Amino acid sequence: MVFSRAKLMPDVYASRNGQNARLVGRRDPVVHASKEQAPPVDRSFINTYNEQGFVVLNDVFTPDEVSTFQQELERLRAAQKSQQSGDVITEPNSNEVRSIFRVHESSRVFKALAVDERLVDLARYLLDDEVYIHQSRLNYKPGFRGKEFYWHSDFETWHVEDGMPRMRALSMSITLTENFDYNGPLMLIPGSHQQYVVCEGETPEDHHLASLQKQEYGVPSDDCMKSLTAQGGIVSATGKPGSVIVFDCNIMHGSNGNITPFPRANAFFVYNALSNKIVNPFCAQAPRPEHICTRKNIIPIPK
Ligand code: 6CS
Ligand code: FE
Repeated sequence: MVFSRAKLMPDVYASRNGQNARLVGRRDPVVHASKEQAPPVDRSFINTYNEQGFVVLNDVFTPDEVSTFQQELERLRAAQKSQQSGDVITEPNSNEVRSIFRVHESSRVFKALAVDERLVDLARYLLDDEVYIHQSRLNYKPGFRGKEFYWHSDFETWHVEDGMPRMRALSMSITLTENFDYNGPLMLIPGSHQQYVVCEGETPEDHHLASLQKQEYGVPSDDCMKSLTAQGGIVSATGKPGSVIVFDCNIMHGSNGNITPFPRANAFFVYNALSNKIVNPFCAQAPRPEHICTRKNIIPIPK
């Protein structure tokens, strides 16, 4: 048993600590609610999420709501071009905006979306707890120049670099433009959430300054990827604007670059269970900054 530094909390998901790359079994439920609890959506969606590790909910938001999100998306992009705040990540080798973090605090529109009951009620059910926003971001994936997000498990990063103890968190990705199968949609490996990918290598200092543009540490080995895809295949999550891709914190996912004229812009909200609030990182580096992971201001979303 590996014990993390100065925390005496057993590190059941140790990674990037000198071990060889390998797959180990998940130690946490996927759906934390009991079968007796009535879900806020059709039970079939819950079953799909449990088995596959993700589910796509179509037509969650109305065209008018989507139009408001799109206007805010563009307003924030234009504002960031002049302000260059720390919340903004640009694409490598271009000034194109790749991501804007912390929008659940900096934007009135996305603050309201983050706490919308169509999202939060489902998050509370799946995590069977009060929830708070661990991270929020807009991924722009602009036309022609939107670059890839290499394969990764979000949980591996949030565990190692942010100190998220267990797999009791999930992401909701709201499609703000159409996610086609050709403009860099989220690609997921069904069922991969049941195995934790131990990564080789280490965690460089200030890793986020590079990883959010191009992630090279905390990524699975080729052999682990071959094994996961042989078991589950690869699925692209497509949907019209206003759909919601709900995916477990540990599912293996990534996305290709976008060379089409059609941007693939999504808003991501990460809901973490209050009982799973982050502790110190499980790696030897300093905690990541507040705009990437909520640490100082952990407040459950009020009912
Ligand atoms: O490091 C992180 O927290 C971010 N990185 C990726 C590629 N996905 C999750 C999250 O946005
Ligand atoms: Fe991710």
